[in-house]
Amino acid sequence: MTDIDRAAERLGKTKNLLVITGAGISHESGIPTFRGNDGLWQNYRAEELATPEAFERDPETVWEWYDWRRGIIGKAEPNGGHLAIKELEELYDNFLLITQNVDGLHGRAGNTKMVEIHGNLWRVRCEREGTTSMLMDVPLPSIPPRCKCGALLRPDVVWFGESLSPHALGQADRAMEACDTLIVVGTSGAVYPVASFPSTVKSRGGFVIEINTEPTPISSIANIALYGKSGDILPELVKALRSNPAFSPS
Ligand code: BV8
Repeated sequence: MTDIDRAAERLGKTKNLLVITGAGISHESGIPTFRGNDGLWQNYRAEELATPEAFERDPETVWEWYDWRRGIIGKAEPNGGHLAIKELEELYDNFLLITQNVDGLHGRAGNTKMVEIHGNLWRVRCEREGTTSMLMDVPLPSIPPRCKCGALLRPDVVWFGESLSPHALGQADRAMEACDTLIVVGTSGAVYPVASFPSTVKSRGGFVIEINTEPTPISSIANIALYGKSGDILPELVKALRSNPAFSPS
């Protein structure tokens, strides 16, 4: 029995599925990851850009970085991995996707039971009023963009040193408590608190399936580690699940 078959067998018995994704799932859509060879951090250090201090000090540079990323993401399409996760949402009544990605590709793939736990870089927030809105222009007509009230707009994402939304953390806690299987895809397990989620699930008896192109700190606690591209593995996994006679979609 291959590891994919073992994973499909487990999914066939799963009633409550949690999926966590990181930048790796968008890599085959042409979006650089953070820490890979073509990573976003190669030319910049996170501390220089993805922090409130950096934005305070130099909003123009921070927005130039986001404008560049929005340009790449604007041309990207969801790949087979995103579409397979949308299929998983349709196959399980009890399903939640937690994504660390801010690219919006899971939403474009059709997932709705989803927490964008680090925000979304198409959404902006007024520094003065706190109101949010979608700003889809690529490239941005002016940098840094400003609200009608004149104040700076910032990307509505969670920067390093900023707390995650209590509502999102509450959804994550409940999902980690309830799930019997977690699939964690394309994350280096380097950023907290999401990096601690797989061991939280494991410690309360959940079954962890990791999908990544290489081993990560999560691999040591995974029940099954599937190494390869998520755009190949996830569609294969959904196909094996659908042909599992013991599985009936809930
Ligand atoms: C917070 C949004 C309270 C912006 C991002 C302990 C507990 C709590 C906090 C901390 C802690 N220790 C340190 C901290 C502080 C910090 C942190 O974790 N620092 C790290 C660097 C140590 N955490 C925070 O500040 C968080 N806030 O906890 O608030 C607090 C506050 C202050 C002090 C203490 C506590 C906020 C973190 C959110 C930061 N925002 N993004 C933006 O994107 O512009 S993080 C950024 O990294 C993205 O969201 C990204 O998703 C995330 C994680 O990276 P990955 O997704 O894993 O991407 P990466 O490139 O690393 O890995 C890609 C993987 O894919 C690789 O494994 C690769 O092998 C694989 N891959 C590649 N191709 C494929 C593939 N896999 C499959 N198929 C492929 N084709």
